[in-house]
Amino acid sequence: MKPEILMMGPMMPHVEAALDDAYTVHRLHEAADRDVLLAEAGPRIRGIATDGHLGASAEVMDRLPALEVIACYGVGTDAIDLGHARTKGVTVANTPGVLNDDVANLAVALVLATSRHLVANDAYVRQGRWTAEGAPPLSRGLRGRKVGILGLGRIGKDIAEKLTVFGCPIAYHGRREQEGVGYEYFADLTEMAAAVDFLVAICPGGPSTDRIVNADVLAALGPEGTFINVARGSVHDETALIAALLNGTLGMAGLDVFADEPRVPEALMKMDKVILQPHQGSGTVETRRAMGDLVVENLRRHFAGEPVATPVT
Ligand code: NAP
Ligand code: 8YV
Repeated sequence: MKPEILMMGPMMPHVEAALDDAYTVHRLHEAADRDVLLAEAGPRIRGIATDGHLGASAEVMDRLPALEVIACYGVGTDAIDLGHARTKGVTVANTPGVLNDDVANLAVALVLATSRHLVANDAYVRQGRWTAEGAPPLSRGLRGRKVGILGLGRIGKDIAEKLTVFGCPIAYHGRREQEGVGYEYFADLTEMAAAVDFLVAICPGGPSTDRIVNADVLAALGPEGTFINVARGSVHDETALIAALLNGTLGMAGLDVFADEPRVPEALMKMDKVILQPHQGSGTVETRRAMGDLVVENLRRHFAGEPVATPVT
């Protein structure tokens, strides 16, 4: 008999096919009545396949008394109640590493796009303003402009390495100074924001980073500063961010993540000093395929009695 698993939302076709092959898959998103599905199949379900948005709540875990493993399609696990999973002895696996390159590339793209006014200048050409008004205002170069990374982990280190090639001095903030890292360390985030031109957030979401980029941090970054967030929308105070951009105390922003995705505040949509992305850091065919393969592999290993490849708990 195939093990039974719960799928929290649609997954890539190759992932769904592989999971259907190996397991009896219960699709929560297709259930006419989720309560009925959980009541009927819940006691037999031993695994969950989910993603970084849908996660797995304590409430869902409690409906699955035989639950052994949660495989997350994504590295960020802030939507999974990890404490509850630990209490219940449930293994949680994520997809670290395979997405570093593309998430870092999007961060670099946002740094370049904001500094060179890429989106605003595209609109300038399309609206005929180049012909009517002549050249637009000059943008800014990158060489020598300092970048502060909030969260110098796997992806943060990739961003630092890539931006070093553009001639940007790098600083970082985290809960502790890292041994063997040559970049300047700031124990205080506001102090780092005051010392850099770009602040790039790439730390985990969750309570310890909730609105850590607040009004004070944004004010310290200043009118010439740019805030880039490819981490989680919970990391910035969105009300303070909008206010800082509107009153000019912050220069620009490049945002891949938002407080209430997929809803993006109207105020941000109207500003041409903000570049918006629909949470696409890992959104390439290559990276998403690798993430999907890792979800399948983690579940395969668990049900073969082996340790998962990339455990969180
Ligand atoms: P990682 O290797 O675990 O790195 C996380 C870094 O954040 C570490 O350097 C850690 O340093 C720092 N950090 C953790 N808690 C902190 C806190 N309270 N204050 C300040 N710094 C803190 O993780 P990763 O693989 O690089 O991924 C990072 C995050 O990126 C994920 O959790 C996810 O939320 C986000 N992400 C977004 C996308 C996207 O599509 N936009 C894609 C992938 C990942 P210390 O331990 O020294 O504090
Ligand atoms: C994914 C992410 O878009 O890995 C993460 O933490 O935010 C992204 O790679 C997301 O997890 C997919 O739901």
